[in-house]
Amino acid sequence: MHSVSRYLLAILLCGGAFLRVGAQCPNRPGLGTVVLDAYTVNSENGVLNADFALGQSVDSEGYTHYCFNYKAPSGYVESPTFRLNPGDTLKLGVKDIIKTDNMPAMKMDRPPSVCGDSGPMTVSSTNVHFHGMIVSPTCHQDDVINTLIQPGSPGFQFNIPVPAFQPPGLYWYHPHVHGFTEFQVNGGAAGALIVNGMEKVRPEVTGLTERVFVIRQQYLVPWIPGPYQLTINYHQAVFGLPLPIINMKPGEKQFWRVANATIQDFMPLQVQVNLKPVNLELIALDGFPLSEPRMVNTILVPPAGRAEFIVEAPPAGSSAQFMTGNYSTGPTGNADLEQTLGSIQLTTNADADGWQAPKTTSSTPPVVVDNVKFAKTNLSQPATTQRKLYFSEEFGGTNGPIQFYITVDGQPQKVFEADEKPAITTHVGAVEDWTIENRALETHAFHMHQIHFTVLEIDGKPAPNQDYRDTLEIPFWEGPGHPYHSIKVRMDFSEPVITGTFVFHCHILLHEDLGMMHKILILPAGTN
Ligand SMILES: [Cu+2]
Repeated sequence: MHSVSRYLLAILLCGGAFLRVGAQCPNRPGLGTVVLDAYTVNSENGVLNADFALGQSVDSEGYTHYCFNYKAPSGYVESPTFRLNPGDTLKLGVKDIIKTDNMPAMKMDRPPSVCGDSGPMTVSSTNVHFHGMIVSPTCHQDDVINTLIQPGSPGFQFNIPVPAFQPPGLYWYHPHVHGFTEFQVNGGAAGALIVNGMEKVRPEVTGLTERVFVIRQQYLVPWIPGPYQLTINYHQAVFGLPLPIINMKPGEKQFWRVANATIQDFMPLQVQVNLKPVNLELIALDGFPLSEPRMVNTILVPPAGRAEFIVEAPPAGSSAQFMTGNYSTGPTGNADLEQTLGSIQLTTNADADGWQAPKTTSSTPPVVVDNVKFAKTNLSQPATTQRKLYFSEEFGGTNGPIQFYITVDGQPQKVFEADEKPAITTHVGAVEDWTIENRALETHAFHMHQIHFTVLEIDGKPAPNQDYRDTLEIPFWEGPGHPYHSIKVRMDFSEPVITGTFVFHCHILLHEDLGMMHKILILPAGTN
């Protein structure tokens, strides 16, 4: 049977069959409490050594939690923030301690090769993708195609060398087992990874109080469109209930580093003071420092995107909120709803429990902007190859889309299969322009693994800002008589570390799990 059909059948047979068992995940913060940053683990002497274990719980409201449990001095915490310098190595041991007798017996294919544990990919298997990091797609680095960690196995060791040329900024990690990514990210298994040195490229942030906000999304049953909750550093943001509190000191500027770790929420972010959006100084997108800061009052961050910006404390006596706005994803998409993520409050005290947000300092090793990989991608030179790809959906009866495709123009539309051949083969040194159209009645979010791309055009017109992104929204098709929305991006495959097979896909995680993904193979230079 086709893997997607098997997947859907498994969902029908097992949907919602997560049992309440002994909690493996730490308690999450209560309503209306002060938002702190995640526990942070810093690299030391060029290495960051850490271990965590994937657990699973169901909370009193029925939400399934998945958690990367890390043993901090004060006890277990989930999803620590990892901070490294360019050139450091992340040595991350990962175990899976999920008790499988409580889990639905969904199975997908086996990976084409064994990396880590053998066996089928299931809702209880895991691995880790290091989103945005320019690291090799090989086993023990950032290989999501083959890497598998099975419950109860001794675990798996990731060895991630952060290149000296990695742009300083906010990245994130999350599970990426094909077919089941959505379950685990919906459950909250995702965290921030920061490459230090932003102040070397964007000195505007030097000395500012720094906040790291990871926004997650939880559905009771992730594959059924319905009510969902957003959380900010695991604090629930629910309309009508006490909101998370974000503390600022009067008159201060803070440097906010925000990751959209939702499974499908396109978030137009704003800070509103007395119900009006205020200017934010945008510093970086998707971990990549902008060539110049930009004053904006709304920052659209697609699922998996990151935005880093400077926020000024609101005037005393005002009402201030951190918000995401309404966003239409089209006739077959789910509505993304306005939600206040946090109430900004002025205080002169430490944030809570004696915790103080760190300040961005200049103590990290130098980051030379010219060394930031791809920042010097030659945009005036023609690409070596032009490609066209498109997103599309196929319908079944009256029940909405049932197949989700990303297709290289000229190839048959088909969903991802673990053992498929690469849809694109190219070589180190190629500089390619990809035009990606959205022919579906739903907005999609294009994500490229392993490298950033430069945004050249939007809807056939030069992009107002040629930003470096790893994830970008392409709005839905308005229907007959309307053109398809598109982006044209430059893929720079000049980095020899990026050799091998990896994937590109939609970052609406249900779409990815259902096969809106394909492989690309980068051969060494000089081969074709
Ligand atoms: Cu999609």
